[in-house]
Amino acid sequence: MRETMSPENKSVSLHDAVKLLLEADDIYLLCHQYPDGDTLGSAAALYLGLRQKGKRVSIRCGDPIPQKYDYMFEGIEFPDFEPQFICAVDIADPQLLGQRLSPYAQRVDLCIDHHGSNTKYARQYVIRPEAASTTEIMYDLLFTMEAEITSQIADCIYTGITTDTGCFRYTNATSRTYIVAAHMMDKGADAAMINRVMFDTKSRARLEIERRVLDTMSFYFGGKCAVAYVTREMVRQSGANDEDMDGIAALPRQVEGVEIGVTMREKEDGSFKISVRTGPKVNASKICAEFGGGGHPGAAGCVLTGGVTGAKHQILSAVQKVFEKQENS
Ligand SMILES: [Mn+2]
Repeated sequence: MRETMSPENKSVSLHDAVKLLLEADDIYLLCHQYPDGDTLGSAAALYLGLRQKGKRVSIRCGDPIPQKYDYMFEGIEFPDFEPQFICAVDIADPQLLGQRLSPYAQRVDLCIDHHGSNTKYARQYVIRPEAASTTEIMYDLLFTMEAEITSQIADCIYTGITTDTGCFRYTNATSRTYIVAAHMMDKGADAAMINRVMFDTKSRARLEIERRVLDTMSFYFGGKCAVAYVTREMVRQSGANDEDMDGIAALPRQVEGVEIGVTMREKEDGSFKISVRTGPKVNASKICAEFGGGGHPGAAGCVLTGGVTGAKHQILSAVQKVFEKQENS
């Protein structure tokens, strides 16, 4: 068995990656757990391109594929066979394969990814951190492969781009990202439908959990801090699953005037997972470091005990210190 990051692992050109894929057969395409539009769009687009070339290929994902992505998978089959070649898409680290796909963790032949944090675990890899999405790389790869960009492939590539850029709102969307997206529209991508499904549609369970979370929101320090919480009972009542909970932690920070948004989510053991989201003037990871947590300047987390009241009290005293410092500086 090879070791992760063994010296034989190497970066390859897109041209070489295409050569590897076209020389191979019986190919598995691996997606990361909790699959998103980019890992699924990349796998589906590559699957369709390789099928055009007569390859036997199958997509593997450790978790079920959410129904909202069905339009990308029309006509795609998931046959079982012993893979001769394994390609991971949009997977920065083999741990992200999840339990079910972990047997493949040490035998990935090729990785195509855009995460700068990629651990280079694959024997050969194409890593382009400047790409907004892995599907943006897949566009070049399929072009190099001389695959025909069908409207279905165009939908897949567009989906990865729009989901990884938050519908073109994030700073990772470059002029080239827009050019690729525009080209995909020329090839028949239904951008309006995809954006509506990804950004303008929520499940009833999501609405129910949001309703309950919004009810708990309180404001402190003249409206500069908002705190909301989610108990296990609230999750149960709403029927929300993990997918429905996605992005809930962003809600408090979205309120005008809020510089520090805190969401407290009750865990199995009764403690609270604290998510802190901040505006540009406040460092969230410093607040969480005080309680043994960490993260990024704009988004960080930690764990607190003491029930809703106790946890809130602790986080608010840390927030108070931040605002006192601001006043004194
Ligand atoms: Mn991605």
